[in-house]
Amino acid sequence: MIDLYTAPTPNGWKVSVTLEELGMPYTVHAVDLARKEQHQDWYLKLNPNGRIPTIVDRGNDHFAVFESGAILIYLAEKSGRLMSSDPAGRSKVLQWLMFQMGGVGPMMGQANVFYRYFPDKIQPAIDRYQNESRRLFEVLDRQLGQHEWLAGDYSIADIAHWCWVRSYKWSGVSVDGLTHLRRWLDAMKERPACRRGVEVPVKIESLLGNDKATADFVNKARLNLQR
Ligand SMILES: N[C@@H](CCC(=O)N[C@@H](CS)C(=O)NCC(=O)O)C(=O)O
Repeated sequence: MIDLYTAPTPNGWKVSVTLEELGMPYTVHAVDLARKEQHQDWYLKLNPNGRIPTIVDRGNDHFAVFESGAILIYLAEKSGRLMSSDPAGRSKVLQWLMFQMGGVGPMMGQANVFYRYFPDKIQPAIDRYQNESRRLFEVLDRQLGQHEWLAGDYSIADIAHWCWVRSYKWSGVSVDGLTHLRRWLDAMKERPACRRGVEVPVKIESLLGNDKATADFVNKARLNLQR
């Protein structure tokens, strides 16, 4: 049994989608980011960075794992699924996973901050992060033009990317003309485990369809910009 500490954000969804794909039983603990639960002492003992997600593997002497990429690798290795075990295949998955962790995630995250949450509109910063996200999308599109999935078979690399790229509109980044990326976005969305995973710990799309709920969401995200 896995304990998952999470919130309705892309980094959290990566883990809930992976757990859903693996069919591993897990207990969800929603961390209230606006109330800064992630900075409380009990949580910092599990995750020294004070961010979600974190897992605790009760079946492995309550072993705690932080950093979403490390959690995905841990779960893939524990289950023997969603990542090849031969060195070259494993390396391909890790290369694309690192591309998400070091590129797509941080660039889209900063695009969200400057485009959606930051009180001042600093256009050069918005342009920088949106343009860099778009450039990274083009890299994904080229890879997906030659391969069905990002790194050989369907893997944690696809899950990690999808949880971010699916919210391209929120980041203000276009996917126009990226036909292979769109084909892959649609294929991911059709997977039952993906659909279930992005509703953990709450369904956010319904929330974002409502103006007041969206404004509350943005205000809460703004609180997280302050230390
Ligand atoms: N590199 C970390 C990033 C985690 C992260 O930034 N999580 C965000 C939500 S997506 C968070 O906890 N934000 C709360 C805060 O900024 O205090 C990972 O991939 O796990």
